[in-house]
Amino acid sequence: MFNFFKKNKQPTVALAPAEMSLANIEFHTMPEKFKNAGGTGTAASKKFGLVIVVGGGLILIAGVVLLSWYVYQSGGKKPVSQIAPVEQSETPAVTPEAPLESAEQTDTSAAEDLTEKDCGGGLFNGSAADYETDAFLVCLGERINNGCLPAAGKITDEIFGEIKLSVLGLRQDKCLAQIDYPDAYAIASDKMKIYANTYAQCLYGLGDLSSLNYQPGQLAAYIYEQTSVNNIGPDNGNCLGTAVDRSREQAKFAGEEETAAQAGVDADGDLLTDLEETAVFATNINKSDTDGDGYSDGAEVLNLYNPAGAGKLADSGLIAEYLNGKYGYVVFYPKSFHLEDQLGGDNVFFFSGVDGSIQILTQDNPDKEDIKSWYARLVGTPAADITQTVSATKNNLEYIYSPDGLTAYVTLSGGGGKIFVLTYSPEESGAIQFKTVLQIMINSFQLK
Ligand SMILES: [Ca+2]
Ligand SMILES: [Ca+2]
Repeated sequence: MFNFFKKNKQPTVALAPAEMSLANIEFHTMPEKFKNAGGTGTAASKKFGLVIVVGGGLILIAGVVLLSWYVYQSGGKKPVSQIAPVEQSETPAVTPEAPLESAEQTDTSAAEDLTEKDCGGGLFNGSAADYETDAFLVCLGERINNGCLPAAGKITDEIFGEIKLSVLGLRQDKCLAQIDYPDAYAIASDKMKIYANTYAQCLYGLGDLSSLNYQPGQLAAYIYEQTSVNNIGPDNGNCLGTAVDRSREQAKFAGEEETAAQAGVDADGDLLTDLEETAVFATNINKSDTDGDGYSDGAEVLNLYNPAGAGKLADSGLIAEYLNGKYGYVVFYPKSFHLEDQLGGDNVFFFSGVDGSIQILTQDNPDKEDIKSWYARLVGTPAADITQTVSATKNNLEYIYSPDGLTAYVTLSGGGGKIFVLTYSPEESGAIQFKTVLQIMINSFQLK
């Protein structure tokens, strides 16, 4: 691993762990009273309002530009790291024309144009190139500085091979970064193979990042180092994801941590946690067969029937369907979850808003191995030693779960060209609440 920031592992600006949890993120929708605002009032009053809004906006923008210019000119910010000071002849890290205050507006449009070309799909070789001037890292840092604009590229790590580093965009005022680790065969260290095909997500306060005042290349390297497996041990409150879960598992085996995540409360024993019943399915937490048709709530949803009335789950109004155009799959997800697809279908999130998220990553399976062989190679174990069972769905797919039951690897029966990795990442401190939702997503998964 790189030790680029070893002397400076802790950000100078303290990041409050509680605020950095993905589960604390709320998703806002437009209040009803605003949705129809355009339908009332006269044309004159609308014009008048428009003038005020546009005029106010221009004054605000001018103020922000002046302020940014002043801050830049005065050199008020100081680098806080051990990194060599910024030379004045170079491009400033934050351009005055793109103040951070505009980040919320740019976030939406950035989602539309995000591809790997945003940072060239660059490949940075950590052992040879210069961290501070590498084009990919500079590009990534600039996009973070300009409001956490989504971007992605690859970094070559001597132990892990090609790691993908992505900036996924703003979540309210936090910048969400993700590292994806490669397949097991590409990871040099046996000890580190446990991180194969996993990811870690970390949230950074945009204000905190900008106050670090690194050069863009330095900033991206800082994010990388903070997000890497070096820094995502059990005590790191900034990061979530399966790489974190796996580091906790390792710590547990090493006797460093005693408590495993607890299953969420299921008061009526119908396979749906109380939270699944209240937040997703509108069923009774104390009645295992809410609609009294002789089938338990859990049995109904797992077979894609409506637990709260007659008919199919698809027609219940409780779930939505996501079509992935790039890989041609369709999957159900709870309507109460918030869908985000900012990497063109490669990496899709379904945020629960109450307890973590479910993510679907798509991986290559060029030799069309069956799921057990593929998984065995992934974890570096002979297929005969894999103890988890391979299950089939009604849609001609096979899947296998990770030992912790939070990640499922899905492909066509007999082996398709792609592997779909569905992972539920619970809230860091919370119980496991959405395993049945994860299973429903697997059961509904279909290739078109
Ligand atoms: Ca229940
Ligand atoms: Ca029922």
